[in-house]
Amino acid sequence: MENNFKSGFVTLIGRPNVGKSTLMNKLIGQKIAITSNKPQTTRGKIQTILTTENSQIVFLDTPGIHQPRHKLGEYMVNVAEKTLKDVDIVLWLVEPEVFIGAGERYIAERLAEVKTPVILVINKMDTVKKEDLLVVIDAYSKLRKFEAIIPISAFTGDNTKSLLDKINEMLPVGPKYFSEETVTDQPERQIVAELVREQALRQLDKEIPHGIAVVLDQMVKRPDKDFYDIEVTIICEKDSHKGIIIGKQGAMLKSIGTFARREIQNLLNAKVNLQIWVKVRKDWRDSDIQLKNFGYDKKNV
Ligand SMILES: Nc1nc2c(ncn2[C@@H]2O[C@H](COP(=O)(O)OP(=O)(O)O)[C@@H](O)[C@H]2O)c(=O)[nH]1
Ligand SMILES: [Mg+2]
Repeated sequence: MENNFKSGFVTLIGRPNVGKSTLMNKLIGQKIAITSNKPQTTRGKIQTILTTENSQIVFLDTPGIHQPRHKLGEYMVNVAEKTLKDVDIVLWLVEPEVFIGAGERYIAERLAEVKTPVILVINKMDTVKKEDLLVVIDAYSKLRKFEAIIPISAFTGDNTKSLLDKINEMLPVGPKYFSEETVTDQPERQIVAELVREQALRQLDKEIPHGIAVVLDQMVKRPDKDFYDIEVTIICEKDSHKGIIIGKQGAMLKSIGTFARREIQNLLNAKVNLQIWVKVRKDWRDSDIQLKNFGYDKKNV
């Protein structure tokens, strides 16, 4: 029945690296947000839409909430905190750890400032024993009131069905905001650039990945063929970083390209010829103009 249709906005928050993007991809059954084991993989707000017969859930994946150290960090934390009061449900993801640290307490304080109902999602349950999980649940239930506390594994998909059921139960009656075939607000070109950044994050060590941006220079479909020619540029902060990104005889760049191409082909459902350039832009993460150039515009928060 059309007038019982439910819909709403659900934001995923939590410390960097708890699995927000992995969970969102799992829930919508498609890879839209990039993921890696490096903190601060997600930089902007990513919206994805799950439409079923009875409901439409709009998920907002955000950068992790952390103490910012440069302008890019400020932009990222702003994105995450601004969504809290404007959504119907907050999913707060945490690690299955008993110790509730400063990062979690900071998030709890931000949540205390809004009236939005919160579901606590204890992710990575595949990494702990059931008894230990109960202790974690107990520790968090003393911290504040939750609509529900649901342990899941975004990785295996374990218990994500219960999470979706709970969300659907809580959603208000509402309209279909987006057409059924709309899966995300991210332009294809943006996802392509992100898939290259994902491989850089996954394959490079430690601090270099945080200092890079990826810009799509061109993406052209060959006429009458499922074949794209794509050129991207990886921007980094130092000459020494450029050397590392390119690698010995180009080995690192080649490897980044090989894996990224595979992912892009999956996304576009077509063959891809991928060309990657590397450029140095000193301290771009602290330059307002450069941040805007590379797609991190304060006006879009
Ligand atoms: N073992 C395990 N690892 C997970 C799970 N969910 C995410 N991860 C891993 O945790 C890391 C961070 O994930 P990501 O989604 O990028 O975290 P985000 O920063 O919160 O968006 C990645 O290496 C994921 O593969 C899970 O349920 N179990
Ligand atoms: Mg993420």
